[in-house]
Amino acid sequence: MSEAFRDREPSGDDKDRQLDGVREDSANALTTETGVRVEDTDNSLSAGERGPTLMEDFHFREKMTHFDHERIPERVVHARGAGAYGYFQVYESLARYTRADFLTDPGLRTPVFVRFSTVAGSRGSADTVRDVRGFATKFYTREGNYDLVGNNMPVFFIQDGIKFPDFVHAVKPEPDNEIPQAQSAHDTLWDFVGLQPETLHMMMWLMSDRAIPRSYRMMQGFGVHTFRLVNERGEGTLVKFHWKPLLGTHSLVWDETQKIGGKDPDFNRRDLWDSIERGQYPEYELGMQLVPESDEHAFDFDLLDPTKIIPEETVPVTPVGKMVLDRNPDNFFAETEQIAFHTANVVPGIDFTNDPLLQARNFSYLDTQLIRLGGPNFQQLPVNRPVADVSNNQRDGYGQHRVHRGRTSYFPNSLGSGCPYLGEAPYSHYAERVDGDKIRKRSESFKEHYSQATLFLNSLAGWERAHLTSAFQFELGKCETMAVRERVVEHLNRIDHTLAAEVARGIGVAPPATEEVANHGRSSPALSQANSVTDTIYSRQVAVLADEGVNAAEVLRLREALAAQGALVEVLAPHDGQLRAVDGQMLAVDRAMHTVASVVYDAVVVAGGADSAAALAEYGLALNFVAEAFKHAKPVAATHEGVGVLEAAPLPHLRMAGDGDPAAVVDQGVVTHRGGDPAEFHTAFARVLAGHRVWDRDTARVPA
Ligand code: HDE
Repeated sequence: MSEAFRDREPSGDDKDRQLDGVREDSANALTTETGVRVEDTDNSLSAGERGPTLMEDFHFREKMTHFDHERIPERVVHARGAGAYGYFQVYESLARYTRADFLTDPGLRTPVFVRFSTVAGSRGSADTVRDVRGFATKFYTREGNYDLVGNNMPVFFIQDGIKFPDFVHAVKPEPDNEIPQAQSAHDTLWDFVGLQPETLHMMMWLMSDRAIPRSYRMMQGFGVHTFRLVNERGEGTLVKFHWKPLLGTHSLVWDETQKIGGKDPDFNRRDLWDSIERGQYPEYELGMQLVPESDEHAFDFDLLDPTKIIPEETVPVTPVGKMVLDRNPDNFFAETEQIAFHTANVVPGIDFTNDPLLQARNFSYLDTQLIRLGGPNFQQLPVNRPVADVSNNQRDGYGQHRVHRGRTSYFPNSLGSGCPYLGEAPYSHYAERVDGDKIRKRSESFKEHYSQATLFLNSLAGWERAHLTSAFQFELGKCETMAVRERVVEHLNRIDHTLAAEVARGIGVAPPATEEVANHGRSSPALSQANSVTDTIYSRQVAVLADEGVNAAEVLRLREALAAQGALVEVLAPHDGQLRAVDGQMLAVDRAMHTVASVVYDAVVVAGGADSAAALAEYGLALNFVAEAFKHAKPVAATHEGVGVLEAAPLPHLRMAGDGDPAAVVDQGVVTHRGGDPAEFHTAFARVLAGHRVWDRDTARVPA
């Protein structure tokens, strides 16, 4: 278990101290914005008791006007998000590759703010939709802000930024009726995909379980583009950035995500917030794939093409540092909404490449903040302010918060002692040689679109592939236009004939008769989530179902054993309050079962106690809880009489513990315990829980 899994106080860094200067606690008398104390904020000033409201009621007018202007445009993409502060620390100096201060000083903790997001939905849409997740990090370095604005998938839908408005228009709700919200399963997106095959590699990722992460704490991040590190000597190294979560990369299942969308639309946001409040801080390792400039053309794809990965087996990901998120924002709007990322926010030692997607982003992010945040002074907003000194001749504009002194706001000057002057160690752009004709033409090296889609498919575990096939069937099955479905199937046939045939069968399209291109058979094990970390139950949430007459001692022992490894156990019962246990003690109920559902837990245990189990075996919500958890491949367990509840639930035939059996009987991830050492049961259950889900399970006839 990582060192950071021990309790730690939030960092209290430079950014935190800076923010202290603007934090407000509402501890004073009510005033107007001009500081005048208010006598009454419930009744407007009127001419007589039943008369009209008077214009001179400045308090009413100010209160209402401010309210009328409370909204700002939501982000055109990535509108729905959640964020947190933390810090980043490099393991060892990377001076060989970069002169960036925050990457060369292992003693330095650089404050960060990370915003996670979905892409297509509006600000109020559900968290668990099938979508790419944004993973944007602002490093408040001593040399200025550096933004690594990435996603949880390593490639993108398009190669040239000029296609971005087309792509986003296609995926967003359709313009005539604004349906569907936060969904890619509709005609316009798949119409675009069928006509623009460069999207296909990314569509494979989007149809995979990566698009429905269990938690922001359990998903990878990628810078996507090839960037460039530059060292003191001005030498460049090409680099791809990776974030790897220390808890492993894990997903939900599709049926579960749809149900969570109703039961708890804030599922991922809440998970991030709660885990930080609990002191269980999300952690990610920063990794780099480093490619010497001399190897730029050593690959069978173009490093400037953002629809391609460098397989980790070809260029390994070197872990270079760790990020810990240890503080929730104080105010969602002020911080998470107003944070403004920009791919061109770089610091000395980090530079761009000519990836045409990246080049377009370097224009778009600044442009979009001007409309979203209302003018050119958005960098002065508290969350955006660097901890590095700011000094320039930019002046005025809406919302100017600085009071610049002196007569000069131009360069060069003598009247202001030549300030601000050009200082030491400035940002200097990498001296890349560029020449060529002015043309509108996609490079020939960008022309191949299928081989890495096949690589991705070949790398998936059986269950991942099955989920991907169902996802294609679901999404295309929602498209009303048959020609749209057919066109996509034709493209899938160039990725893998079996996949195309399986998808086709599910959506009423004739399977392609012949194999278009033979599957090259190559795979990259690093692409499978099955190969991510699965040896920890840290922060996993376990529901224990109980009722009056529960064996409380057993529940408390289980809670203690799992809590020792960082898991959370909640007791759910048909009612809130307390349960009278079999030994007469009272057991506190954490939540009434009707306020939650299996889909918001990682696992379920049915407690022992004859009366408790008998009641639960007659309680539909409890039976559904168990069946649904089983259906969603979650660890399920029962102790003593609780086993009877599993027997009453609509599960397939399973071997369950009986008298004389070992302390834990495990069948298809269902762990039962009827006697023997409870510690052995705890260990067996924790092992299944650490595996996240039990994919090798017979769920076909479970009606959940
Ligand atoms: Fe973005 N993107 N993007 N994008 N993007 C925005 O900026 C854009 C792309 C990403 O939490 C916008 O402030 C263009 C790739 C994230 O605040 C906008 C292109 C990747 C976020 C914009 C891309 C991303 C955004 C909308 C193609 C992964 C949320 C509001 C040329 C590497 C940041 C805003 C946050 C947000 C433009 C492609 C990630 C309009 C033009 C590739 C995580 O500027």
